[in-house]
Order: sequence, then structure tokens, then C-alpha cells
Amino acid sequence: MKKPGCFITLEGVEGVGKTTNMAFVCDTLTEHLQASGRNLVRTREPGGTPLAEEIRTLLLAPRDEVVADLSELLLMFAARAQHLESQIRPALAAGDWVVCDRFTDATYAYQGGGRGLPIEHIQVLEKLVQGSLQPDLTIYLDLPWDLAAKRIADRERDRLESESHQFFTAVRQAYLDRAKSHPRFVVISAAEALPEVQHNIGRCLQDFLRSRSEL
Ligand code: T5A
Repeated sequence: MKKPGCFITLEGVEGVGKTTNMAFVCDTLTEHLQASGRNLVRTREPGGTPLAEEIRTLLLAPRDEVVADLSELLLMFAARAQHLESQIRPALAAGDWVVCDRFTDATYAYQGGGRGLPIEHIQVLEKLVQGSLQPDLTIYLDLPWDLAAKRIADRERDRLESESHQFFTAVRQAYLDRAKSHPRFVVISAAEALPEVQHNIGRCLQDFLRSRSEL
């Protein structure tokens, strides 16, 4: 019988090393999945399909017009609806594993914690767009904003990256609060050198595979 698909997300404030560690997570899992003839889909939010990537461009572009918090929230979920429909759900239905750089926890952290939008509004949209679908595992890379900001100091900032210290501190706190109340979260400190961070991510993946009787 075909084994069910699996949905893994990576979260954290900008600069924690999500992009850097996505490759490590995907390589580690691909090695395991190939042995049993299954595929891994690597994707990201906002984005992951041509339409959702266009919405991402709209969302991240610096602009003179002030973007209303509610517009930002709705655009995040518009992109997510497309991503789920044309990419994530079909892959999971086929028994594939999906690894996604950010998902709805980012909405709770950025639009909830950062922007201060009511959690109940996010919950309504989450239910509408996702139904009961939730990640099976969320790896949250944790780093105080001061340190994360240093890692992206020489980069040109997009609209969201240009937010204040206070904004990102609230985003981080919202992630940490969610991690406490959602057992699918594994919090990994991103403050250590990369080999140590990846050693800890590797251990987390081994534990997860064992918990699903995959090892
Ligand atoms: N957003 C997204 C919302 O507001 N709501 C939502 O619902 C969703 C889904 C998307 C933006 O959209 C927002 C959040 C974001 O603002 P993104 O594509 O996820 O943005 O991009 P960022 O988070 O901005 O990703 P970054 O590429 O900036 O950060 P990463 O991926 O966390 O960091 P990375 O891997 O590029 O690493 C940064 C630097 O640090 C080094 C790397 O080599 C690199 O130079 N590094 C380390 N250095 C020392 N020690 C380590 N352990 C290191 N790990 C990495």
C-alpha cells in the first residue's frame, strides 16, 4: 500500500537561514525517499506557482502607497489558496513529501504578531483556505532579530524586510508562542555555526522519520 504524503514547513524571521537550510532538509529527505520511490517537492510561500509568485512580487515590492494590513493578509491567503490547489494538495495526494519555506505560521507571526491583526480573522481565512490541512512538522529556526538583521545587513531590503526592530521582535515572539501551543513545532536555535544548526536539524528529521515508522 502507498504510504501517505507528508508536509514539512520551515519558519523563522528573515536572515535565520531558512533558505540555506532548505537545501540541507531536502537533500536529507530525498536520500531517504528515493529508496522507496517517492518524490520530494520543494516550494515556498508566498509563491510556489506562477500566479502565487506574481502575488509574492506584489507583496514584497517596496512602494510609495501604504499597503493596508488587511490587503496584505488577503494577498497572503490568495497566494496560499492557489499554491494549495495546484501544488501542495496534488503532491500530498500522490504520496509525495512537500517541504515548504514558510506557511500559515508565518501569517500568524507577521500579520498577527507583527501587524497586530486579530488572530480570529486569520483563523477564519485559514479554515476557508486550508480546511483541516496542517503541516506534519514545522522546523522553527530561532534567532533574536539583532543577530538575524546582521546576517542580511548587506542585502537590499524588500518591503517587509524594511520593517522596524519592534516589528520583528513581535514576529519572533508570536512564533515562540505558537511553538509552545503546537506540538508539531521543533524549535532549533539558529545562533550556532551552520554545521551545528544542521546537526540539530538532522537529528530532528531522524526523530520525525522514526515517529512515522519511516526508519
Ligand atoms: N510573509 C510570508 C508574511 O508576512 N506572511 C506570510 O504568510 C508569509 C508566507 C517572504 C516574506 O514574506 C513574509 C515574511 C517575509 O518577509 P522569504 O522569501 O521567506 O520572504 O524570505 P526571507 O525570510 O526574507 O528569507 P531570507 O532569505 O532573507 O532569510 P533566510 O532564508 O532565513 O536566510 P538565508 O538562508 O538567506 O541566510 C541569511 C544569511 O545568513 C547566513 C547565510 O549564509 C546568509 O548569508 N547564515 C548563517 N551565518 C552564520 N551562522 C549560521 N548558522 C547561518 N545560517 C545562515
